Amino acid sequence: MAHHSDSVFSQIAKAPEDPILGVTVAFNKDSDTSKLNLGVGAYRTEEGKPLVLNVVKQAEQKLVNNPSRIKEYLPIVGLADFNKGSAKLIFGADSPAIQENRVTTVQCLSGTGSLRVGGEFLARHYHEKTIYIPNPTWGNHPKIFTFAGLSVKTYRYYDPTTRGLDFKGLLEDLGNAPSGAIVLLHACAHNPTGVDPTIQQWEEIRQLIRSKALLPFFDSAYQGFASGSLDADAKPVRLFVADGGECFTAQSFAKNMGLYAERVGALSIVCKTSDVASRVESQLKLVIRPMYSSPPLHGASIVSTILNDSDLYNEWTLELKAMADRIISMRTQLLETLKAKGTPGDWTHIIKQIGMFTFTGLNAEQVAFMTKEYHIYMTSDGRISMAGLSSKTIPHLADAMHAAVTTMA
Ligand code: PLA
Repeated sequence: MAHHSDSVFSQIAKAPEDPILGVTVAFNKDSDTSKLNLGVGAYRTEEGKPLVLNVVKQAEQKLVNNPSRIKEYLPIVGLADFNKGSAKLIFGADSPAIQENRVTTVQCLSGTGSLRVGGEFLARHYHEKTIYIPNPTWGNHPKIFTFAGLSVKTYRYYDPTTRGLDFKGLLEDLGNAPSGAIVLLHACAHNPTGVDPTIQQWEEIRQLIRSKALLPFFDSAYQGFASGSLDADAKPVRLFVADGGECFTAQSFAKNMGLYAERVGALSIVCKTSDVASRVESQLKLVIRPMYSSPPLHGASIVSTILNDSDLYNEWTLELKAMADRIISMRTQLLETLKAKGTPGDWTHIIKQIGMFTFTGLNAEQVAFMTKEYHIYMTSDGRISMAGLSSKTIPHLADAMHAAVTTMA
């Protein structure tokens, strides 16, 4: 007879669910028909359905119809055309850094994998092991960089009283960081706050970072989702690359191409010379090979097909703009509905914030109340995924928010 005490793992503790992905686990267990998942940042249509972009379907059809396609291992650094296209997308097609061969780009497992590979490369080869991340930030950032071997500190970012940027705090904290420290920056659509610096503020941040020889590491998970324009959302990154200095960028195609489960992304490192870039790339291969050997082919082939075909590319920009516009219209609709109900408080931050999320200001107790009484699922920090809403579900959310703030002020 086997007893559970016989297991070599009998002492193992039950781990808690992930703060973001665990929301979906709880949502899936709820049998109420009015339930609403506003946890994970995943785009839904006005009908509440996941969306496979039309350009993605076309690209997949092209791939399937191509008889010369094979399934050999990709190189350690991934698909060459994908890497070139990804770098052009974020840095700009006419970027001098690309033309001068100063950029090394490696295909990685979506945004998360790109951050992890970049973090581990820095832990092995960079003299300063501290990375400053904004407070708050995406909950996975501190874990990714800690396990990569870096030491994580935070800089002030969000001011709850103004529900805006704590710009003074940000400049003070980065100003006090040791010379050479790594600084994680959200390229656009800051998660979870939806609060981004203005372009003038980015310029001041750039000057401070360069004057202290800090190393910028951009996380670009939402290019195109903030404004609807791929170029506008890449401006902060391009500002840094234009000064000739070094910079890291982790790109994800999960959101802007709707390729969540394909795990397709890229890490680009902009160096000062092409010689340094090629040596950096040789070391990135030594990070990747023992981690997962080489990346998967399918998602990168889809992205590469779209980026390298002008018709598909143009159609993609339109589909992307439509997603961003629908999210923006959810913001105005939610604000109008709360206003019409006379819900106490100032809710204008809903339309001031940008990207996938609104950082509502609701506290953990109010969130728990909304989940229990209204079957609305969201992270306990009060973040809601605007991309998960539709005109039909906004009244239900507004009822829940109204009840939460009036019964548990
Ligand atoms: N960086 C930021 C800022 C993110 O918000 C996310 C995803 C990623 C990187 C990683 O995305 P990827 O690995 O899928 O490319 N954040 C989501 C999902 C959308 C998640 O938590 O995994 C979120 O709901 O916050």
